Amino acid sequence: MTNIGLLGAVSVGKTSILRLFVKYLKKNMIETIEGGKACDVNKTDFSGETVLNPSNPETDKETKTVHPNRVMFKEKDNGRAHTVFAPGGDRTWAVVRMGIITISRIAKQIVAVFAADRPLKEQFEFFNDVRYFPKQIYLCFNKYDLIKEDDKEKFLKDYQEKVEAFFGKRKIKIKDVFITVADTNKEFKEFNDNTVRMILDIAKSNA
Ligand SMILES: Nc1nc2c(ncn2[C@@H]2O[C@H](COP(=O)(O)OP(=O)(O)OP(=O)(O)O)[C@@H](O)[C@H]2O)c(=O)[nH]1
Ligand SMILES: [Mg+2]
Repeated sequence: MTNIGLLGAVSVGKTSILRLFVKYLKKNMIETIEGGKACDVNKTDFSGETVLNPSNPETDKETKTVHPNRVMFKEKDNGRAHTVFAPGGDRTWAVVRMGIITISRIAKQIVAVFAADRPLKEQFEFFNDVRYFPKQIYLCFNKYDLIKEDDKEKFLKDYQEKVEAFFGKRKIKIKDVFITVADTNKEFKEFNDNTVRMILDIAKSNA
């Protein structure tokens, strides 16, 4: 049983990662990706999403996580069950903050999720506020599709160095790094697959 927690600033894509994962499981797509295998969804809880600005859905994102989202799944062949938690990122709301604190404590495997198209400063502020971390964590650079730089690889290398230095100061080591696109996007299918593989790999290797 692996408990995985996705932590990161507002709107980096934590809920989208979980939703894409559920989609791949329900449509049996997880079996077709490299390193994939059949898994069942046991339970999902997205009831902690709040609709924002319903009158203006075009310009604003539509929902925001208040209570942590949760997905329980099982590997079909060996029956091992895992849970993935994704609390909201808006730590200025006391109730959202409670979710962040709780998940940072109960999830042994933490994935620090970043939106790669956004500056690091505000995203670091989120993590500066989380007091408890395991000694080793995973990194996820999401929204790869939105990186504007021509040389995305060079940009990401630099981005990753800064993030590793940030966690290094807190004596936190990085176990692995995943580059993802959490919104379904045919052009970036490889990165959609990566999103799903990330969760499966972390679950399998810590079971
Ligand atoms: N282009 C692009 N958009 C993404 C990607 N991942 C998420 N999004 C979009 O980013 C917005 C925020 O996604 P959420 O999944 O709600 O983000 P979150 O981190 O769960 O947000 P909070 O829980 O409120 O902190 C939504 O409009 C998503 O559709 C991605 O990889 N690429
Ligand atoms: Mg969310």
